[in-house]
Amino acid sequence: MLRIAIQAKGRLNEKSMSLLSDAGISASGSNSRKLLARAEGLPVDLLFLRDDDIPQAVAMGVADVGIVGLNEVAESGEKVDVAMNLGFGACRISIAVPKSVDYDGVKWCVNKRIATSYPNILGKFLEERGVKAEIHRIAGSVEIAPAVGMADAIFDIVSSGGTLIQNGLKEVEQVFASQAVLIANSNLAAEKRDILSDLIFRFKSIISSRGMKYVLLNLPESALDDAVALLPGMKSPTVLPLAEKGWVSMHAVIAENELWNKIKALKKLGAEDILVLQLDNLIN
Ligand code: PRT
Ligand code: ZN
Repeated sequence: MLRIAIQAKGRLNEKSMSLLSDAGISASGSNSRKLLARAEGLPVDLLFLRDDDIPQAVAMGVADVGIVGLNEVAESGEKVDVAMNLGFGACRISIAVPKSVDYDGVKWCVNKRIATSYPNILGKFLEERGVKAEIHRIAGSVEIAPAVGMADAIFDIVSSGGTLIQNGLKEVEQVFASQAVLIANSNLAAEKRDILSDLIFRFKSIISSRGMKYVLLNLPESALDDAVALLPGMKSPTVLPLAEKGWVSMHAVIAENELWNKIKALKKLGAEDILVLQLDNLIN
C-alpha cells in the first residue's frame, strides 16, 4: 500500500485528483474531505493535507509520496526525492516593488523590509548575493503589505501577474520557478517503490499525451513523401494501403498548437476524410 498526500483544498487539489483519476485511481468519498480515502485501481490510499504540511509528511513517512508545489518543498527544506514534474501549477516566486520605485538590481533590497510567506527561499537568494534585508514573514495577503506601509517590497508567487498590477506593484526579480511535483520519501520499502514506479509510468504516459491529438487521414499515394515530411510522428507516421488503389491511410500524433496549420498543409497535398481524435495516453 502506498500512501499519497495531496492538497485537501486549494489550487492543486482538482488537478491532483484528475491526474490520479486519469491514472486509474479514483477515491471514493474524497469529496467529503475525509482525511483518508482508499483508492481503487492501484494499492494506494490518499491523505488530504494542507500543502504546507505535505513535504514534512513525506519526509517523516506519514505519507510515502505527495503531490505539492516545488515552492513548498524548497521552502520547507525537508529532504525528499523529487520523482517527477507534473506539468501543472506553474508559477514563479518573485520580488516585486511599488511601480514608482526606480529598481536598479538586487542591491536595491539592502536594508529594505520585504514581506513574504517564503522567507527561506528569499533568505538564501539574498545571502548568495551578499544582500542584507529585513525579511518579514507574513502568512497571507502579502501583496497589500507595501500599500499599508508594512513593507517596501514583497516576495510572492506570481502566475499571470494580474495581482501585482492590481496592487500597483511590478515584478523585478524572478527568483524561483515552480510547478506541481511528485515527491517521495527517500527510504521507501521495495514493495512501495514498485507501486511508485507504476504510478510514475502512468503519470508520464498521461502527461506526454497532453496537448497532443491523434490524426487519421486518407491521402493520394503520390503525396506520401511530402506528407511524411509534415508529420514526423513518434518514429514515423503509420501508413496503411487503402482498398482503393493509389490511396493510403495515414495515422500520426500532432501537437495541438500545430494542428490547424498541419491540417491546412495536408489538405493542400490532397488529404481527405481527416479524423482528429483525443489522445489519453502516450506510452513510449
Ligand atoms: O490551504 P493550503 O495551505 O493547502 O493552500 P494555500 O492557500 O497555501 O495554497 P494555494 O492553494 O493558494 O496554492 C497551492 C500551490 O499552487 C502553491 O504553493 C503554488 O505551488 C501553486 N500556484 C500556482 C499558486 C499560483 N499558481 C498562484 N497564482 N499559488 C498561489 N497563487 C496566488 C499568489 O499567491 C498570488 O496571490 O495567486 C496570486 C497571483 O496570481 P496572478 O495570476 O495574479 O499572478
Ligand atoms: Zn499553504
